[in-house]
Amino acid sequence: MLRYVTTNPGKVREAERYLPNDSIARLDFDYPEIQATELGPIAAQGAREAYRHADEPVLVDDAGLFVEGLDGFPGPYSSYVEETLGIERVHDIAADLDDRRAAFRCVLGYCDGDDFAASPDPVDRGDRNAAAAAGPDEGDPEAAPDALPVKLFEGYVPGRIVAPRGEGGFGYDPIFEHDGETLAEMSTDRKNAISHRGRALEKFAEWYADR
Ligand code: ITT
Repeated sequence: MLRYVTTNPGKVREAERYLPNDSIARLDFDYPEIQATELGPIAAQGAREAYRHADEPVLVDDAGLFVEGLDGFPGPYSSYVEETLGIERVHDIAADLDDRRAAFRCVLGYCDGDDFAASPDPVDRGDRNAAAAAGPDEGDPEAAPDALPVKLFEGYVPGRIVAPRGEGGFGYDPIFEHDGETLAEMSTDRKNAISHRGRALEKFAEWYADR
C-alpha cells in the first residue's frame, strides 16, 4: 500500500482521484521538515524521513504560495505564515501591491527504499540538491552512497491574490483566484484539473503505473 504521509487530509482526497481505488491511504505523521529556499529539497528529505518511519512506499508533498509582488514570499514558508499571520492578512498585504499575480507550486517526493535505475529517467537532479541541502550525512551520493533515492514530480498553477471567497479546499484556496474562480469555489474535480498538486499527481500516477 502506498502511503501519503501528511497531516493534511485534503491532499489525500486530491490524490485519490489519480490513483486506482484503495491504492493510497493517508499516514498522519508530521515528519521533520528541513528549511530550504526551494520546495524540492524539502520534499526529498521529507520523503526519506517518511519512508524511514512508515517502512513502506511513501508519497509526501511540499507546496507553497509564491506571490510575485513579494518576490515569491511566503513560498516554502507558507505553512508558518498561514499559522502565524493567517490567509486574510496575507491577502491584506497583497492588496497593497500593484502586482498581485501569484502561483501555487507543489513538489511530490516518492521513496520506496529502492533506487530508480530501472525507471526510464533516473533520480532527479533535485534529489541530489536535496541530499546536499540536508547536510553531511545525506550529502552527495558519492560521499554518502546509502542516501535513499527519491523521485520528484512538480506542478504549478498561476493565479492572483483576491479577497477570500468560497468554502471548499483548504489553506490559501479562498484567496487564490485562477480563471475567475478561487480554488475554494471550485469542486475537487475542477481544482484537480488545474491545480499544482493535480499536475504533479498526474505525472506521478503515470510513472507509478509502470513501476
Ligand atoms: P503536510 O506538510 O503535513 O503535508 P501542510 O498542510 O503543512 O501538510 P505543506 O507544508 O505542503 O502542507 O503546505 C504549505 C502551506 O501551503 C500550508 O499552509 C498549506 O495550507 C498550504 N497549501 C498547500 N497546498 C495547498 C493547496 O492546494 N491549496 C491551498 N493551500 C495549500
